[in-house]
Amino acid sequence: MVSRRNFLGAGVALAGATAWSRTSAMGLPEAPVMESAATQPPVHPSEGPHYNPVVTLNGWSLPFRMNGNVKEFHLVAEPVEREMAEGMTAYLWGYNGQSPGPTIECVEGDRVRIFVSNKLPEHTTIHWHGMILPCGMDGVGGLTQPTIPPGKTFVYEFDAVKSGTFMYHPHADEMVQMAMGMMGFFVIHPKDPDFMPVDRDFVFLLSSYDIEPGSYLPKVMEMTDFNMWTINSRIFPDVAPLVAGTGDRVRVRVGNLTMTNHPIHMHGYDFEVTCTDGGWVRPEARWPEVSIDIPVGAMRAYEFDAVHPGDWALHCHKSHHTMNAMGHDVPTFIGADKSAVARKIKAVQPDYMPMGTKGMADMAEMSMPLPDNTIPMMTGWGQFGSLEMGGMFTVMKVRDGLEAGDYEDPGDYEHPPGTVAWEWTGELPEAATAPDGSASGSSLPNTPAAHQMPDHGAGHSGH
Ligand SMILES: [Cu+2]
Repeated sequence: MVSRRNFLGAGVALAGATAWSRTSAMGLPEAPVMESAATQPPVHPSEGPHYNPVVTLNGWSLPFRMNGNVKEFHLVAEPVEREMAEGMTAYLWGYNGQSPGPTIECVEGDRVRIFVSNKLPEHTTIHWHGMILPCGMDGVGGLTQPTIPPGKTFVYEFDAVKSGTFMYHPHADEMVQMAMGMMGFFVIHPKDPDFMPVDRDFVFLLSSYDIEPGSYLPKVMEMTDFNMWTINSRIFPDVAPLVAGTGDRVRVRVGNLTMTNHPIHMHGYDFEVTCTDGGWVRPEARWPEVSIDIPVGAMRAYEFDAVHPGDWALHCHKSHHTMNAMGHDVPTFIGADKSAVARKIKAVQPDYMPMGTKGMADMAEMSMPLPDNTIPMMTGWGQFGSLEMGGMFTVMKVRDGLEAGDYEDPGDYEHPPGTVAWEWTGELPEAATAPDGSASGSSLPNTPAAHQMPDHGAGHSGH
């Protein structure tokens, strides 16, 4: 434990971390910390059975050591500082330096021993969500074990009997501890490496926080009105993209530990749910989707063949969940004439800008003074301009010619010529009018001719 802080600070590459330390097999395993919120490359196991590691978006996997036939991990529950986006840091509780905690990976049939040290100011436990294990390892404070007091270390030990995708989180002062960001992913790889293999396997958790602009600490008593909707405790534009090579088989595993459901929508593809936290879905029980609702306290994994290159948006379809910190009590000003009142306000506050009379897109492009430690509600720039997004939004980037294991952001997609929506600059079609000269909108249904002109493209609504 002496070298906990120095472990990575000393320049030890994480990939080398499984080669592991000289710590006595009799003592506590080291508990490495991650200082960065960047996506770490997957760690291939150097000991124990082989598996294809997952990639945790803006996260990492916890190194382990083998102690005889037992795979040992060490989680430290502790206060952490999590950079949610450049310019926005949250004071959370998490594990080993980050929230969410590191992903734990093992293989079906492994015996795992997980040391949990508590450096929080109050007691905690860890519940292994979805896993089949002895009742006394289930981590429910008071029900299946005494809680872990501050300063103490408890040991959880069980056989990983079932492969799949699971989560871990406290089951002690659970409302506060989860509102503070205590959670992580737990992946048990199939013993048979040929069982549903994929080329790229991404994992992330959805979590939400209520952090007042200018402050750092989540309001843990909030039940519904959150302002930070996060993918692995990151918000757009600083959620890492998911990067895949053309033709790769891709799996995306999404867990939801917020207080509401999230319909996760990915553009450009249809796909199928192949796994839930209950287990693998049999092929004959799957159906195609383009949005997958992730219920509260649940995990869904979907798969597809990445055959369509491009920059494909991947986001929660609740439009308020792709916004950053926003007030929910702002009136709608669309269509209002603010010019008179703007003149009066400018007399006392020269910087005042009347907003919202034409919608809110203006907000994404103007830089207004913000309090410290927050980022704009709508932000992010792409090759064609402002994205006007935030929160639970990222991009699936599919590219030709990527090396296996290359997860670097490949930059903007180069669209083949003639494949981007373009502006019509020629003559506009004549405005649609009814024979009596009135506007056509209401009369359209009564003019069958309007529906009998197959030569008109989909973009034309007129006669
Ligand atoms: Cu959502």
